[in-house]
Amino acid sequence: MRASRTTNRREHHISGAEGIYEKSAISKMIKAYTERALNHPRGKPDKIVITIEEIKQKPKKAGILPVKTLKCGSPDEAKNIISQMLENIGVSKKAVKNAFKVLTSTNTMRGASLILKETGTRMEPDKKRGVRVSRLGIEKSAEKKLSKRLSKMNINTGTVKEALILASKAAGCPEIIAEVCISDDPDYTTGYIASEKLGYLRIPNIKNRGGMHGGRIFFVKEGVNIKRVIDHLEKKPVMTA
Ligand code: WAQ
Ligand code: MG
Repeated sequence: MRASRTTNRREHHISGAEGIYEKSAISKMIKAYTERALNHPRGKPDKIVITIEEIKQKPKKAGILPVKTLKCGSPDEAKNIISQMLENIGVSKKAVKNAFKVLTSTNTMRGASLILKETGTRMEPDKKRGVRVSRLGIEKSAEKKLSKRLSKMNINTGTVKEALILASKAAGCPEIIAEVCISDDPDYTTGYIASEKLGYLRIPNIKNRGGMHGGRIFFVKEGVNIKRVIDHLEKKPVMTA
């Protein structure tokens, strides 16, 4: 699903969501996605597009990343924590700087930016849209287990689950060394950094309440086949189990 609003002939992204579901769940999900688009804190959409596609490939199974919440009191502190962690895994200062330019822009993208870890070059073919991670889901039994685990941490919400499923799919892509995410919802102030090695690290106060900025960055190794990375993120069906 994607919802947007056009003002001054510019299309502004409001909300997006995707998942893998059984055929029997389609009408329920259309309703859920439509309501989500119509009641979004980023504003009222004037266009909602819902696409339904049959998945022909058998989904690959992926593990779910372990979850931890870090202590963080402000956006500045969040930036320091993230920069330090990224530098520790070989991301250059330039690449970190370029990432924060995207993450703090109020001109939010619908998808993610792919940034080369050394030169900091943005590799997504469409800089306005970005790369949208799609065809991802979670198996019923895994979702039950996950809900239990998240409930114990008091964070059993759709937002956390969806982000965790997305981060787990992306972390399973060997060319991606880390992801950083800030929600573009003005009232959602917890973000995260994730990777196969770090797990899913939640960062409170990554933005101040009311901020309209947000975004997602995938840091990739230099010299990799970017087309393959994009194909994995956008097209490869992956179910966390
Ligand atoms: N693929 C790629 N990028 C995406 C996708 C996607 N499927 N969905 C969203 N983005 C990008 C896009 O640039 C958005 O502006 C940005 O991410 C933020 O999207 O554990 O809600 O859906 O409490 O607002 C983090 C949860 C929630 C942290 C993140 O992101 C926690 C969130 P949002
Ligand atoms: Mg959002």
